[in-house]
Order: sequence, then structure tokens, then C-alpha cells
Amino acid sequence: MLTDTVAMARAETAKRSDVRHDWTRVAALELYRRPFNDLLFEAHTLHRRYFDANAVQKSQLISIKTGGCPEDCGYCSQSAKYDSGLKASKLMAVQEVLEGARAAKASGATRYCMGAAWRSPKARDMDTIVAMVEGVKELGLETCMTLGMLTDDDVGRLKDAGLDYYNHNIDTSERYYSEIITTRSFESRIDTINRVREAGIKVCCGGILGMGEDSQDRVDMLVTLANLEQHPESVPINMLIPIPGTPLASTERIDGIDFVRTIAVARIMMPKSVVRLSAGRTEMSDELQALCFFAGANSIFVGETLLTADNPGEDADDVLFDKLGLQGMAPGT
Ligand code: SAM
Ligand code: DTB
Ligand code: SF4
Repeated sequence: MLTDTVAMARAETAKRSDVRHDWTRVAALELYRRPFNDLLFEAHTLHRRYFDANAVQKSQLISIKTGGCPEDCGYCSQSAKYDSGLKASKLMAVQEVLEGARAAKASGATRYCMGAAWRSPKARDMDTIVAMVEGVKELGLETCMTLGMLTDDDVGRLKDAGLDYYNHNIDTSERYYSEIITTRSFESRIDTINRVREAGIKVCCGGILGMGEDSQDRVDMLVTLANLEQHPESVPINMLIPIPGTPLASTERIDGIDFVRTIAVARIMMPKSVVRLSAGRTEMSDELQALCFFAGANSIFVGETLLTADNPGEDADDVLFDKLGLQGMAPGT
């Protein structure tokens, strides 16, 4: 009996110390460079400690306001600074967004993520945004929005509307940030994330791999996230989708093994967070995606389209899930 109690206490201590906020850049790089099998074993062990290893959360994106964005993010099809050939459009009507949400729910998504190509929302758009959050929640879906920088007033209104998650990526390391985006600062991203957190909205924050960053940049981005006062509940890891017309159009593709290593380090450093294998899956083999799921990824975007770019779609994902014996994750787990 006593032995059981001691064993339980030990297990509890082990679990508590898995969640750390004191990561150093050196320790993170050391993890990233470990022999691949050792790294994956540790990541997968932690994954199983906190999650059902065969459950994958499904989110569906919609672009509620496309293109014409004043920011200069070097990867983005929606920046007005580059000619990606994308047609800009106004903020969608609430009913149209709700139709999309109904279809997303019918195809198995549990979260609806609404993205706008804005530097920040305008006060005049907030009533529409609030109506979208309320309407999607009524359909029984989790809600996520990504609208750029937010004021205290904005986060208050989103919280009152019942928004579950806010997505705001740091995208890369603080050092590399200004190589990719010059119209805003890394610091401003952290400010908005803190504001979202303080309002009691769950944080979705991650980045993009394959933008010409080095290994240290990749782990530095994860160190920033893991050393936040609270880990983001959701960590999207995107593989760059090279968009013709943008400055990153001909960037060399990231090596698949390096991509998996980064997923594994994210899983180890933020063991209780859901790590999303996000943009770029159309260019990934089943084997690469399977390795990512083994390394700790446990969420995907479903559907034919992300915001503006292609995604594998329901049929291809059904085949992949069948092959791997994966199932959709129930909301709130
Ligand atoms: N305008 C808002 C903002 O920047 O926060 C929200 C929309 S923005 C398109 C959301 C995220 O999508 C970006 O932060 C970036 O991480 C990701 N993203 C955009 N274009 C991408 C691309 N070509 N490849 C991979 N990820 C991309
Ligand atoms: C995230 O990290 N990736 C999503 C979501 N958050 C908003 C967006 C991916 C966009 C991929 C390029 C496109 O569709 O334009
Ligand atoms: Fe605008 Fe967001 Fe695209 Fe940057 S990533 S250009 S802020 S839509």
C-alpha cells in the first residue's frame, strides 16, 4: 500500500517536472541534435503520457477576409506588397461563414478557425466578428480566430463572445524575424499573445519551418514558446508553402528529418500542448506525416483549402487515418 503511494507520488513528480519554463537555447539544440531514435523515443514517451497516441484533433480553416494585407510577411500570399495573383475580398457575411462551419462539422472538424488578412481588426468590423464567434459556437464547434494584433478592448469583446482560441504565430526565432517581416516586431507578437492569455482565451501560437532559418532558429522559436508563463494550448508547426511572387518563393525546402526533429522537440518542451502538423501537408509523403504523428503531432487542418493554399482534403486524410489507425480527437481533450 505504502509502496503504491510512493510510486504514485514519484509518477506525479515526474509529470510535474515534464512541464518546464526554464529551457535554454543550448539544451534545446542539444535535444534537436540527439540521435534520431533517442529523440523520437523520448518525444513519443511523453506524447503517450499526456495524450491518446492514436487521436488527432481536426480543425478547419476559413479565410473570412482575403488578401490586400498591409503587412509584408515574406511567406504570405495575402500581402498587398507582393503579386501572388490572389484576388482580395471584403469581410465575409456571417451567414456564409456559418454555412462553412456547418459543412466543416459534417466532415468531422471539431474546431473552426477563422482567419483575416489584417494587421489588426478595425473597430467597425468587431460586431461582425463577434456574431461569427457566437454563431459558430452555437453549432457546437470550438472557435478560433486569427485577426492580427489586438487591443485590450478587442480581446474583451472576443472573450465575451465565447472565443475559445486565438491564433497569433511568432513564426520564427526573434533573431530571424526581421529577415521575414519588417512591418511589425517580434515583441508586438508577444504583447498580443500576453493580452489574449490575460483575457482567458486559449493561445494558439507556433511558426513556419523552411524559411531559410537554421537549427538554432528553429529551437529558439520553441524556447520562446516554452518559456512563456503558460505554454500555448495549441502549437501549429507549418512547413512553408512557397507562394510564387513572394520573397520566399524559391527558398530551399526543409529536410524532412529536420522537420520531424522540430516536432519532437516541440512535444518534449511543451508536453501537454496539442502540436498541429499545419500547412504544407500536400507536399509531405504519408511516411513523413506518420513520423510527425509518432514524434508528437496530434492535430491537423482538414479540408481542401487552408486559407488560400491547397490542403490534402477529406478523402486523402481518411485514407491516411485508416492506414495509420488514427481517429479524430474529441473536443476539449
Ligand atoms: N493576419 C493574421 C496574422 O498574420 O496573424 C492571420 C493570418 S496569417 C495567414 C496566419 C499564419 O499562417 C501566419 O502567421 C503563418 O504562420 C501561416 N502562414 C501564412 N502563409 C503561409 C505559407 N505560405 N506557408 C506556411 N504557413 C503560412
Ligand atoms: C497556422 O499556423 N497556419 C494556418 C493558421 N495558423 C491560420 C494558416 C496556414 C496558411 C497557409 C497558407 C495559405 O493558405 O495561404
Ligand atoms: Fe497579413 Fe497575416 Fe499574411 Fe502577414 S501573415 S501578410 S499579417 S495575412
